Amino acid sequence: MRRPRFLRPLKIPPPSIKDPRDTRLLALLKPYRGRAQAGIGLLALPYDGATLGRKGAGRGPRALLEALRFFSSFTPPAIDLRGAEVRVFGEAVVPQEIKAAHSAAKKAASYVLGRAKVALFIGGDHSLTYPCFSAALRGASSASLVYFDAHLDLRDGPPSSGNGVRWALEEAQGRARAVNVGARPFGTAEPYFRRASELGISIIAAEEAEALGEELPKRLLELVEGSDLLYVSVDADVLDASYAPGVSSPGISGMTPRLLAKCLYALALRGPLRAADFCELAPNFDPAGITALSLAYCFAWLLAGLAGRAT
Ligand SMILES: [Mn+2]
Repeated sequence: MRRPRFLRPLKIPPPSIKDPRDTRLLALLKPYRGRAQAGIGLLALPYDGATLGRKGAGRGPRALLEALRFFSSFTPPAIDLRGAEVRVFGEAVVPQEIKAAHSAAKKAASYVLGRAKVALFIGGDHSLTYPCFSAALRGASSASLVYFDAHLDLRDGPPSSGNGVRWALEEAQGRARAVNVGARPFGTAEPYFRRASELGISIIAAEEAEALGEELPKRLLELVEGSDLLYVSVDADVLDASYAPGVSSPGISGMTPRLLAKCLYALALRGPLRAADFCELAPNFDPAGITALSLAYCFAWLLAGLAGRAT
């Protein structure tokens, strides 16, 4: 198969351990060869040209993959990722200018969505949710966008990492409803909470999410019930800064990776998941690799949900 010009090969790091009895998670990532439809398709989007704050998420995809070297494919009692073969489509070629970048991202995302049942996008700044969600929306009549984010991402202005959700919902023209999980104290200005309520966005703020604990995944599944398409977006800054210092806008009182992972697992296993993105991992602010590890952990649990769905 000839790779389209808008995709570059993505190098998958070798697993850190070689043991024939231990299938490492990274061993499940195989290049897409262009024949049969893929179950899960992976696309990297190395772009941070629309970041409002500190830049660095452009290097997020590689850091996330690097962190996955520490993961095996099994977790007790019986969760086995080997049921989730992931086809790697590559890395999108994304120009710097925002409008051109988003159109390139949308094209690459559409390409993957057309060839995989579920597409996983690894970013990249959070503006990318706009083009990727727009691509996933095709054919849907009632979509759900569940976004884990310390901020509401509804700011005024042209597309940026601070308003991907607003642009995504505008594109959907009433065909999508959104749920924010993790809005953090002092994270978003009051006018944008008003905007969220005008747009019918359900908000489960950080402290409420924590209080719900094990009940949170169930609540989310109820909120997306009846949708014909589910898009999940993960902004790494939804995690507490103790787990995720390496983001553009870190903060306290965020979620734990464990709770986020439980939500992703449930949504992937039982929700109509069509696509998910993982954004805002900025390795230049992540010297010990904690953020990459936290996000990789959440990514692994989403894969676990998809693996469980396949069997
Ligand atoms: Mn965001």
